[in-house]
Amino acid sequence: MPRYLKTAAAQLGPIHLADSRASVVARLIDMLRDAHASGCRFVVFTELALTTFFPRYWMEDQAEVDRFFEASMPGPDTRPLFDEAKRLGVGFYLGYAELAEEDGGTHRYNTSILVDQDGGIVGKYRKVHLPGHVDHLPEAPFQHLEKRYFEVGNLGFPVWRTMGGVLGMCICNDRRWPETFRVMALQGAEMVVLGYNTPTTNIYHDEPLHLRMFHHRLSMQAAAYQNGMWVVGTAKAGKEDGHGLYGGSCIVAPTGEIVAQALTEDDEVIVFDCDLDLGDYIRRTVFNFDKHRRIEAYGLITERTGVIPPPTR
Ligand code: ING
Repeated sequence: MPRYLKTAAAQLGPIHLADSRASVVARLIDMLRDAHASGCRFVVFTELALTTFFPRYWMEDQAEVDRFFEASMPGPDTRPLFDEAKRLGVGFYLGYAELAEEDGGTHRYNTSILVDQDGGIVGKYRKVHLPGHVDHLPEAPFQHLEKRYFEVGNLGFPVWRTMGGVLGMCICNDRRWPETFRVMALQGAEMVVLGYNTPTTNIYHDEPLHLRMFHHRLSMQAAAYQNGMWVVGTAKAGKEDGHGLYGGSCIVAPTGEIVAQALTEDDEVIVFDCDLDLGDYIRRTVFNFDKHRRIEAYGLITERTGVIPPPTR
């Protein structure tokens, strides 16, 4: 009996500083309903889906920064999304800024959750690969302060049995690091879903937009093929108070082929009926980990963080 999971990537257009969480949640609910009307049972929203991409702003007052965080999930603003999803029997992925009171202290993470079709939170992930910088770059056209506003995720890359398959999560920059997907594939992940906020320009060097979009697709397509898994990436897109984020939300099959992609940089739902068994032949042949991987040759991957070149002669 084939296991299909009709999945939607619910790309979110710009969220401006002046936009309320309630107005954003209303947009998410509209897209959830659209996806459900297309027969979807799982919707992938984006990274930091409730507010503008605030790491682009230099803020010194912690209370100002904390305005962008959620102290509870669901909270008053997000409860309507959970209620509607449960009513429709649709599971979802949601990215948000998490304020966590844990281990006797206050911690802040770039977080995503997986909510099953009964409305229960199945799992949580906290972003491991935080891009950008800690200090203010006054000469830059915008900041990228994820390393300042978030702690490195402390939950690893777990996977969960839910929605008829084995699903994993990651967030944005994580998709550029092959270790992310391999760790989840080694736990049997058949689908990994993620949201992203990717600026249309690079603050470090002049890079054409087509190249940035190529790197985005390359990362996700390679991950899908090399691990025999579905990969779904959902953008926050468009100009947020003048700052551009690229779109390119897409659903990638375990073959590495893009089977659906967004056309706009606004709220847009793309859909595909994912056969969760499609990756089986890849995982049984070319990427049969048990048969072909040689971990005795891979030690440096976990023993060494940065590059140590050979000594000069
Ligand atoms: N954004 C970007 C991303 O990884 C980035 C940051 C862009 C890093 C381009 C390197 C190159 O897509 C987030 N939020 O991680």
